[in-house]
Amino acid sequence: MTDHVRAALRAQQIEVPSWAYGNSGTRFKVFAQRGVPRNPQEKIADAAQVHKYTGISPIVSLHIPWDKVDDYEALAKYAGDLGVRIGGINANVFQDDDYMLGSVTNPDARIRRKALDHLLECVDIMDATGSRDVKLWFSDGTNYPGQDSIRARQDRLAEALSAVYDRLGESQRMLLEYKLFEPAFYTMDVPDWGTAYAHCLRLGPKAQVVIDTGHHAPGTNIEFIVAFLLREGKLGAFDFNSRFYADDDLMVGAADPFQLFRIMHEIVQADALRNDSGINFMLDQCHNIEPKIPGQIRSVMNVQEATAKALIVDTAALDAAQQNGDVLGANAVLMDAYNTDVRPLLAEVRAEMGLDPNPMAAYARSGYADKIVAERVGGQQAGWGA
Ligand code: AOS
Ligand code: ZN
Ligand code: ZN
Repeated sequence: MTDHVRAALRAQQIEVPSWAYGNSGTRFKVFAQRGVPRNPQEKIADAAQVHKYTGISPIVSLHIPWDKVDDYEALAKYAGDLGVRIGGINANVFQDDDYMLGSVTNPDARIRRKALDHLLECVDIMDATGSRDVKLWFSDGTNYPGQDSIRARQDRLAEALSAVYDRLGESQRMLLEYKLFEPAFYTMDVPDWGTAYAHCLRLGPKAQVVIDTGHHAPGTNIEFIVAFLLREGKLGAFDFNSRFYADDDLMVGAADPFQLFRIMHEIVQADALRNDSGINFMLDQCHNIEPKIPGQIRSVMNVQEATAKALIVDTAALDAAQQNGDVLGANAVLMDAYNTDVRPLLAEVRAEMGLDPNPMAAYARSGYADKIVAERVGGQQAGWGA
């Protein structure tokens, strides 16, 4: 296999979410697991395990206030000592009773101010942790026609986004995530990539769109959105996960590995896998019934496998077939890559990196799972249902 494929795989970076290590569930039940973290430090320690065995997940996203600490600089140092660093700061303006009718789009100016203050606090935390990105996901929306003015809510949203944008430092960015529905069912205030894109475009280059793979209508062609946003320089990040029905937050690549390959193919074709491309490849998952650290390891491996398949696409043959209008030939080039078993290649790459070729087995052998069960009593819920 050519050197550039191996080099790209060695350099790949996937960011893991702190909330994946806490207990989570659905609105029906949160199943408590033994040994889950009791504080942000322990979540970071678990994330460091994922990096230890995969070698490509050295970044952990925080969620405020779930990961609130007194000293963020100390937390960043703690992460560094474990060989990982703090990545995106995820804001939370969806959990307080005040936000029943919205946060930054709420008709009540007091509540809008409270939400904005939280978003600005997240930028303060970025200053302390050295994070580049603040990630904004709004649960804001309405449940009934006539409940509120759709246009006024867009105005309020634009006002808040602009205030956060103005607060960003030179090398900081804001990432705006969209979601088709839930928790609001009639209108979400940022329901789709077009809405997120329009706001980000108006704000400027430091505002970028986040694609959460679970946040679309069934059948949506996500790789088209990827290609479009890449072309416009507006793709800031992924929240990778899998869905069968809605925002299932299952392990990425579990439900539809072919879709994940098609997404990574667009990334590779646009030369956007590079760490300086400005795209944050993040997981946004919940492990409700499976053990959390192995769930994250498996997810990182799934992204890695899709990436390897995208990297081995015979680009010259694909270009030629496309130029010649050879529909079946072009499709065959892509399918050849997708149908290739890249696991031996990845095992070799891991060996080159000084890692065990089988991260799942290596973690299972390590004894870490037993150690945290023995040491940690009374672990935390990740934050909310799912
Ligand atoms: C919610 O559905 C989203 O996927 C968000 O990314 C959310 O902010 C994240 O899961 C953690 O808060
Ligand atoms: Zn998300
Ligand atoms: Zn989601």
